[in-house]
Amino acid sequence: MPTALITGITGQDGLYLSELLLAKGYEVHGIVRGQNNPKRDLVRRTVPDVHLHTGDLTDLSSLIRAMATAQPDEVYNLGAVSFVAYSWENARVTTDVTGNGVLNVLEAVRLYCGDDLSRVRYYQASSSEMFGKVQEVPQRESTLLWPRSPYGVAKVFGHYMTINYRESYGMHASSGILFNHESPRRGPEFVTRKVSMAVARIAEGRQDKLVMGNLDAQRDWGFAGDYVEGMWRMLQQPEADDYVLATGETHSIRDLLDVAFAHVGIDDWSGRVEQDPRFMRPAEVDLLVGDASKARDRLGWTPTVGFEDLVRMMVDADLALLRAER
Ligand code: NDP
Ligand code: GDR
Repeated sequence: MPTALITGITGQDGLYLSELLLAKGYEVHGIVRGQNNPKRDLVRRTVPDVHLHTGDLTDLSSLIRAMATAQPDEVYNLGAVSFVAYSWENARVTTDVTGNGVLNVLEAVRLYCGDDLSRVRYYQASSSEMFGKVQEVPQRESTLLWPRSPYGVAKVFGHYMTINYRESYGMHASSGILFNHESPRRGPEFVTRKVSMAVARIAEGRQDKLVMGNLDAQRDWGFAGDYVEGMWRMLQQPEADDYVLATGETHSIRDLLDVAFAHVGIDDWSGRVEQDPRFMRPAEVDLLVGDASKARDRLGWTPTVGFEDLVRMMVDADLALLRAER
């Protein structure tokens, strides 16, 4: 039975990846930070068979201990300060966790492997935010990186450090450059979930207005369940490499609002949505759309959920949550 160790197991992708790996017969271990993290219970409820270890990406010795206890064949480094807007307010913490945390995990893997670097396969959660200022459309593995936020800069560091460990030590270290992927498990701070929760509340008569930032940004949104399958496939390849995962379609925040409101019977949302500079970013990533043809050709990976179905799935899930509360 193969064994996997996941950082960021309490997050959206950590939960989907745990379910996928358990279904494939893996023994799954995860790292949870903090002395009393309430999300520990969420993991226990959702994936009770996972083994949890206390650790933090900024604490190398905790990662070394987790490696020694879990003895993994595969390590998925999903942990990060992942909210782009927050990264301007806490640039140093973002750099320490999202950037230097990658170096810590790579070092923990290297120390665990000793002379045999083939003992462990490593996945790094890189991001389309690394593309930042538009250089090429669609963006692919070779597109110039021009990050536009402290988060994006930290991810570029992690991405190149992963490549560097592959090239320096021959480590099986792959970097997945994933475009936005969403689900009913998405954190409420991200735009898709913020919209799906608010639209559900408006439909139920519990909220009047929704306050938003930039409505013109365009994103390539897919379903998180599809993307964790792509992560796993990367680590099953004989050679480590970097892969874009994306749908190849882009939509604006306005399109997101159109589909979400229409799903609850509101065709004109103009009176329901306000804009506030508080939600605007110091520098924006205007247009993301990915070319995932390398992942399709080499991994046989294709997304299964389109934009409209994804948005409707999220609104339906938030309506169900509200009705269950009632
Ligand atoms: P989430 O924000 O849902 O999860 C982030 C995880 O990182 C949480 O489990 C969080 O723990 C953990 N974490 C934060 N700080 C630390 C720390 N100091 N030590 C250990 N763990 C920590 O992110 P997603 O699941 O959406 O994303 C997974 C990864 O993929 C992230 O690295 C993200 O940057 C990257 N990514 C995500 C994309 C997306 O669209 N979802 C696209 C491209 C990349 P806690 O619960 O305690 O806060
Ligand atoms: P992003 O996701 O920054 O792309 O990072 P987010 O959903 O936060 O923003 C997407 C776009 O929506 C615009 N926007 C708003 N965003 C939020 N959160 N709240 C608002 O009110 C709002 N109004 C408009 C933003 O300006 C932006 O253009 C996500 C994260 O998961 C990263 O960790 C990951 O690396 C990238 O996706 C790929």
